[in-house]
Amino acid sequence: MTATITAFERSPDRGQGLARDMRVRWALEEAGQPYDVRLVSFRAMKQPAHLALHPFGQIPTYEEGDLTLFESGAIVLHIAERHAGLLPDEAKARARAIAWMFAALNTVEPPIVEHEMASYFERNQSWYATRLPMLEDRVRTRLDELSRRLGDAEWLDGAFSAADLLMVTVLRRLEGSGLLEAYPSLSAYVARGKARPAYGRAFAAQLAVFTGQPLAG
Ligand code: GTB
Repeated sequence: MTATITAFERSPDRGQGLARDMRVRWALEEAGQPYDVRLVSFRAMKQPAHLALHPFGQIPTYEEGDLTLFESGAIVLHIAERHAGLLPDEAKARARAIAWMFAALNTVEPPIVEHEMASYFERNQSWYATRLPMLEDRVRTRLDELSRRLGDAEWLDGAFSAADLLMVTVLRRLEGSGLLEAYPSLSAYVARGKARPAYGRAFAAQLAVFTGQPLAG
């Protein structure tokens, strides 16, 4: 059964693939699963029809038959549990990969989002210049720890998994800030993720929404 996901009709990132539908698209591409996309406006996201799918009026959502999911991490886990290629088969390795999925979303993403939100919404506030070094330090703490653990490894724990998929999308939110670029091993890790053919297909699909161009092929 082909799943339907929701995505921004007009993403504020202008097709950079930073909105969280990108994770779901990438997971579906890795799993080789076709999907439909329903584009929603900011207004429609807050209307009852969408709120019935997503209690917080956000994207992405995922509909598959009579199953509706929200939360990008839960959606990626659902896809990974049902299709080969995104989680190890061996039970302990699988549990560790899921732990890394939570780490990406619960431990690494929050300080990155906090830093990003401040730069969008607090830039003109009197306290911004005082607060920024603290926000940057919180991000650097996580990047220090993550780069130490990753070391020279290609992926977080053995083969590429849904954990890497989530971690790469989380780290991508720092691109251009100078913070990620200070960690060559993490920059290379993100580049490895972005070089995967499934990532390329997912990125092209979301970019096509912004450019209004149909996908080639
Ligand atoms: N925890 C939820 C999940 O992982 O699914 C968070 C979902 C979420 O934040 N969705 C955002 C949304 O719908 C889009 S992804 N926002 C509208 C609203 O809350 O009213 C966040 C996002 C938005 C835009 C950019 N960007 O332009 O760069 C990047 C990320």
